[in-house]
Amino acid sequence: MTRVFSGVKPTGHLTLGNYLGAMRQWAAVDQHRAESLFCIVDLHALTVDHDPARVRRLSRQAATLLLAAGLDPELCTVFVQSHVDEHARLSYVLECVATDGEMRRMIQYKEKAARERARGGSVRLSLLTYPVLMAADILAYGADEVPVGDDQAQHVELTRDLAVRFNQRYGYTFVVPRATVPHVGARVMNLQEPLAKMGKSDDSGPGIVYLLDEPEVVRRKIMRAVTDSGRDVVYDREARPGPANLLEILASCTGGNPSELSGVYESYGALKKDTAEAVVEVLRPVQETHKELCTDPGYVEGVLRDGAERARAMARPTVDAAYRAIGLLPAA
Ligand code: AQP
Repeated sequence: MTRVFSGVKPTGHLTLGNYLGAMRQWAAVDQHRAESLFCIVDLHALTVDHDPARVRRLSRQAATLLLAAGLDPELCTVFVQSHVDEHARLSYVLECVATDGEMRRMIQYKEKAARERARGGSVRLSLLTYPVLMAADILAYGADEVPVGDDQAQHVELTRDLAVRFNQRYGYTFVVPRATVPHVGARVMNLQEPLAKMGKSDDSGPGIVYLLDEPEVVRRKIMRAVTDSGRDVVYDREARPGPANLLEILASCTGGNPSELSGVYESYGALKKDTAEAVVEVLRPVQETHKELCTDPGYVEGVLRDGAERARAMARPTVDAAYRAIGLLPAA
């Protein structure tokens, strides 16, 4: 059976981008057709300036939201990365296969390092090596597929390179995974800066729709989305990024096609209004279930405990095999 691995990073409140680009597909499709693991990748949240209590809070919230979005622990494994030591164990071994040049070429590293420097902070070494830990996350489980938004496709490409290189040098150990990217909703852009991805740790609050935003807040953010001075509604990602983003969000929420939808609207006002309502409707069931789950924190904890146990049992044989293959003496 196909095995799928993906994750969310508790660096901020989860956004509409996380939902349309990833979580919705995990719940509606992946968990039903494949042996799926979904991970709150909390170690990755330590790669940038962080507040310990906030990361803990966001990790719990992300787990609750994954379940609220429809992940079913009977169908898939939901767990927290730091609860399974195999990720860190394998990451070190893969650092011995990766090169620093590869790390420095990663687009997300360049962007995030620049952002940290612009904020006057220093860049953590773990930000540079982050893609290796991500490779370990994936390879430890022998995942065949990694469903991600297209912002993560480069990291999955690197994971493939590392798996192939390791297998060639030390003998076949890892399944070589591939990224699967949803067609519409693969890249939801910031409503205020439509050339930038809607990212949960960005500073631009009004440009980001959070999954737990109240309907009125969602409507306000979308009605104030940046468009342009054009009078007609045209779908053109390059020349008209603001309207294109709204059309893609609307298409993703309603199952339509952005290009066809552009012909339906004569004004940005009407497009924004329908987009806002479509988003409110998509988020409503997630918010309702989240509220219910918050009344039973013991349930979420239990899901994470069982998930970690299952994940550990799946990862350990592969990581042990990698240790042996690369030349480490097994513990007696
Ligand atoms: N804007 C987006 N559009 C489509 N997909 C997105 N994803 C994230 N943002 C968008 C997808 O959501 C999954 C989980 O993402 P992540 O938590 O690993 O973090 P990320 O990709 O680094 O996203 P963020 O929200 O921008 O976090 P920060 O700001 O901390 O970097 C992934 O499948 C991702 O592709």
